[in-house]
Amino acid sequence: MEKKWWKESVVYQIYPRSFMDSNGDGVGDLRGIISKLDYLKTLGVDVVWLCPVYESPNDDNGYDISNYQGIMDEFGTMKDWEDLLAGLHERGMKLIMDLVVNHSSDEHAWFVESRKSKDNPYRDYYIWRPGKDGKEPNDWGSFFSGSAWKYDEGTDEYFLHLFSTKQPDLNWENPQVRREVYDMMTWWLDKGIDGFRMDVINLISKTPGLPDSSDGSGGGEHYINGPRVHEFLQEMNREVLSKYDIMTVGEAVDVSPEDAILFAGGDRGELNMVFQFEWMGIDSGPTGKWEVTPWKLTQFKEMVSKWQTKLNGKAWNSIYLNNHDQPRLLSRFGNDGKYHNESAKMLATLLHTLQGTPYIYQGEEIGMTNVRFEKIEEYKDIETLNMYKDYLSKGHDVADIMESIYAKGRDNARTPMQWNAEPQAGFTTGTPWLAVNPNYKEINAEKALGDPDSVFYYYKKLIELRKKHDIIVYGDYTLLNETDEQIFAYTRKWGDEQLLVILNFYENPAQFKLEPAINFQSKELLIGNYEASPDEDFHELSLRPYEARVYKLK
Ligand code: TEU
Ligand code: CA
Repeated sequence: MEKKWWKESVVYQIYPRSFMDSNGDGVGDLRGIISKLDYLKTLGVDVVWLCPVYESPNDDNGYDISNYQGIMDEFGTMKDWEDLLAGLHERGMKLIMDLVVNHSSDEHAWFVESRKSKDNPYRDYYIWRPGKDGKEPNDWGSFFSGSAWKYDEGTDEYFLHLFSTKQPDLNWENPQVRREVYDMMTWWLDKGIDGFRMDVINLISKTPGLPDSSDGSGGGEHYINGPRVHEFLQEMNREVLSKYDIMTVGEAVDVSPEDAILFAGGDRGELNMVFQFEWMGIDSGPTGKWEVTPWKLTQFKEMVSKWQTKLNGKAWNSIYLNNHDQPRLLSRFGNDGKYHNESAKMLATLLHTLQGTPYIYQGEEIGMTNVRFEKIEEYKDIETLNMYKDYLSKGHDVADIMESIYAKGRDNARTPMQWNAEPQAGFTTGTPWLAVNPNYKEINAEKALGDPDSVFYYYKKLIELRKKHDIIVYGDYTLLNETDEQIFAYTRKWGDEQLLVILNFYENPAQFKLEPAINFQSKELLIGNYEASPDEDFHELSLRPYEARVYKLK
């Protein structure tokens, strides 16, 4: 397998609005991030992925961009951004930027022009259609509830928006649009950034004619992995990406491992890896993410194993268990109460010992958890608020809706970073744009840094181990004890070495029995989340609640 720096890296995702506020206006900003660079260096991460910091009216917290080459006033200036990049580079870290080019803001100059008249030179930068029998041009639905079309009086036509009404989709069929995007990307790369995370990049090509969905299911079949998506990405790679030593990760909604190989296959000339959503859907029902559904460990193991084995040697995996759109991993897959630290460390062990590049989302390294705000008014996320209205109008019970939000709402991940036990968790001296999680006195970075046994130092150790042992990065994955409903165990193989990972996924103690036995000359217990004798025979183990162990065998 070809060695690459982006395979060996650990990425840390920053959601700037919620990371650190430097001027007391309640909104995180670039100066705030700069003040925490030594914290990131202490943790040991290699790459920072910065969520959008561009000019934006913030209908979707920066994912609606009105100027791709300017910095949002609330976050600071271009000079601040340059200082951030320099500060990262000085410390040996890299920076990847969020690239949001499936859509722009409706306040982008292109769209302001586009909506003026049908013959405006920018008309064709977006996707405009006349209505059909006085209704929307087709039956496609928005990810944020309702139709994906909005009527615009000025020219008596509709425009397409797969996300909010303030996020019109760009028309990738138009070569001029593609040229603008490539030039803008080149401009950022020439400023010295180290790559891009590409927002919903597998939605950029739509079926010509924009037909109705075949089964009333919202139209995904006509824009997920659309007909020209690979052509566009290969063009982008040729024109831009291939000219730089960078990393690229494409957010790819609803992709299978086979699709992922098309986007990220080593011989494809497209991207380095994709974020797939399959694992994130494990607790969703047929109606989607808000239908919270129980899941079994065997299902999860099957999903993980599928991605590990199908991509092996063909494409590179990205490994994440949460991000700014998902609930906190600890509340979702672990135990955010009694076994907070144990389960946070167990999940961290999984994140760092699979084949792929691990992505840590801010606050994960100190075990931040989901939040339960009593009133809907306390929530800020457009997806959550739109769903709330939509479900209310369809007659759902308020208490049920709130339970869905508690389990799945995006604001779970967006509460301010908990730096210390001072008011507002040390995030701001003012009033935060979204309330802090009331558990900040217990869970915060200062406390974690003062406790050698904290979740933070466990992450740090995992990151260090990855640097020391190639097998953790490159080894081939094999699932063990497939039908076990409580233990997730696997090996990684690399040359004459083996890594053995044993994870108890639940609070009940569990008996682990390894079959068939592994022959080895030497063994080393690389890491674990409990005191354990390195000499213990790992073929039969009594595992404690959420116990995790990683052995290296030779
Ligand atoms: O998300 C795309 C996406 O489809 C989902 O993750 C989405 O957030 C939602 O939860 C679906 O139920 C990306 C960004 O990560 C997200 O923050 C943006 O809101 C979205 O694109 C639009 O740019
Ligand atoms: Ca601020």
